[in-house]
Amino acid sequence: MDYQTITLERQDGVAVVTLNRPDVLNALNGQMRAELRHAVAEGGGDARVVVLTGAGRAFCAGQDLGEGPNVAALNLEQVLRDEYHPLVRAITESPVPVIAAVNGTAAGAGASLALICDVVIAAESARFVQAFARIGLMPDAGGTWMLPRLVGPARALGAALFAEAIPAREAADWGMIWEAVPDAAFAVRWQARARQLADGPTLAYREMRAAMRASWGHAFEAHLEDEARRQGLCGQSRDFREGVLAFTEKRPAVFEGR
Ligand code: T3D
Repeated sequence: MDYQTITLERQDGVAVVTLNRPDVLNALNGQMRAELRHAVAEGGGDARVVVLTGAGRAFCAGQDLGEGPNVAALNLEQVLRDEYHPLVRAITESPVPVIAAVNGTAAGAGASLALICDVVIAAESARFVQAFARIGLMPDAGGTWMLPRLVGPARALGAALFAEAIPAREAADWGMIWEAVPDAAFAVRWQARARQLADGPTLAYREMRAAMRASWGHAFEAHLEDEARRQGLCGQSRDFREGVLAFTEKRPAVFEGR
């Protein structure tokens, strides 16, 4: 696919997808939704980690409010079902971890997309805005599912009702994101985390991510079964054999991701 609204760079097992409409703070139009979905689902190739980030001063300002002649006339339910949900699923069903490297403001569906990723690393100057209520909407693109799970119902609902910008440091203190990093160290930090995951046990990562997401729909006993089945898969992997061997040989493990 020839990308116009994003860029995709792949190097040494790391695929970096950059939202690239900085003039509108990387707001999502139909083309970007399609390209982003394609890049996450297929563009990564044999990458062992995918990073989402934004060009310019924002991560993503959510739905492009200038899209089409009249965005308020869109059938939102349809757009969500047909375009946003497949994008969200491309992230949650990715076989490899997805990092959101939040370089600046993440608002509306831009915040939902960041928070559905496996790891969120934000520059300290970034902020998370549940901007929906400001324009008469409710959070979407998985936001009403993910946010209360991350921060609890009181903070999730407060963030949605008041639609105030939550600074990255506060978001980290709330448990909304993995970490907030001083701006000067941001690029080095997310690149190091991407490298760490790209060199890690990809199969085990796949199973732990799936197990944790599945746990939210499981009763305890059913979950123990699911966990055991997944660990059985990990136990048959080359990476497990290598991990044990490396431990006994007192050297770092070299994981192949299978
Ligand atoms: O299908 C569906 O529609 C359903 C799905 C809905 C999901 C959603 O995401 S709904 C929520 C949509 N997003 C928003 O409501 C956020 C709108 N933007 C803002 O509130 C603010 O821009 C920010 C808080 C994100 C950042 O504020 P600030 O002061 O840093 O920047 P700014 O000056 O407001 O924006 C800079 C430019 O980006 C500006 O253009 P200009 O004046 O320089 O030509 C602004 O119009 C543009 N921009 C910002 N956000 C959007 C946008 N253009 C189009 N769509 C946007 N979402």
